[in-house]
Amino acid sequence: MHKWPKRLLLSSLALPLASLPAMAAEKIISPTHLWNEIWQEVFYDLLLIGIPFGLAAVYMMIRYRAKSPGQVGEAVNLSPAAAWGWILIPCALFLADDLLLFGKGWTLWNVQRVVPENSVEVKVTGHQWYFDFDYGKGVTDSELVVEVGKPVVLRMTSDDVIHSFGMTEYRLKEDLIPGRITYLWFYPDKPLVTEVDCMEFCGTGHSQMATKVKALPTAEYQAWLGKHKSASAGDLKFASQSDGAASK
Ligand SMILES: [Cu+2]
Repeated sequence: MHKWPKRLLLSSLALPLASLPAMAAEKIISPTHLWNEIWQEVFYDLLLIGIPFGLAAVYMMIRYRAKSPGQVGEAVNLSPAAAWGWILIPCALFLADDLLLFGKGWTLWNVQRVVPENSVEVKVTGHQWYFDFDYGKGVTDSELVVEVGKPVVLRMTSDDVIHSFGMTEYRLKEDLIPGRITYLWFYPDKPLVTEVDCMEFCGTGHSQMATKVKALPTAEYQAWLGKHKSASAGDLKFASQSDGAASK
């Protein structure tokens, strides 16, 4: 029991510092992984805090209920030390937990905004009401196809109104804004076929604005690439937009 606050404090201080070597190291720490970790942490916090508080509330409702209609309650007299203890100890516990979550959030933000150097770039354009993927060298598709084990950076813009590119399974979402290029990166670490949805209401066809993200093993990915090469003449529009826009 007495080890907990120290452990919480140490890990909350260590996490922001730990993010720097983690980014430099070869092993890829993906935003997806960190989002899952934070969600788990919040979930366990809610359970650890919610269950004892709920049980205590039920206990007190039964134990201290009025036993006759005219009964008047009695205040419990606490010594000053006990009163301060009741204020400071819960505050310290909750603050330690907040610091831990802050540390994890800080790490996640840094990981999510710093694109790994060897990332494969795909240009994404949002239209009313579909997404367009440009893989370079004339390869385009209406689905996002990526290779397992290779980080992917999406450079994104919109042709008309604001859309939002949301990959629930990868826990990521970023707006597509006309005249601007936004980005997000993710790491497909296993074969997976999942959905991309538009997550910003963008007109009457918004609800149909969905497509697939396919993370394929290398052989399948190469086969797909071979099939799509020279199938399209390429899209020069994106290049002309990126010349004028301030890219991040
Ligand atoms: Cu949309």
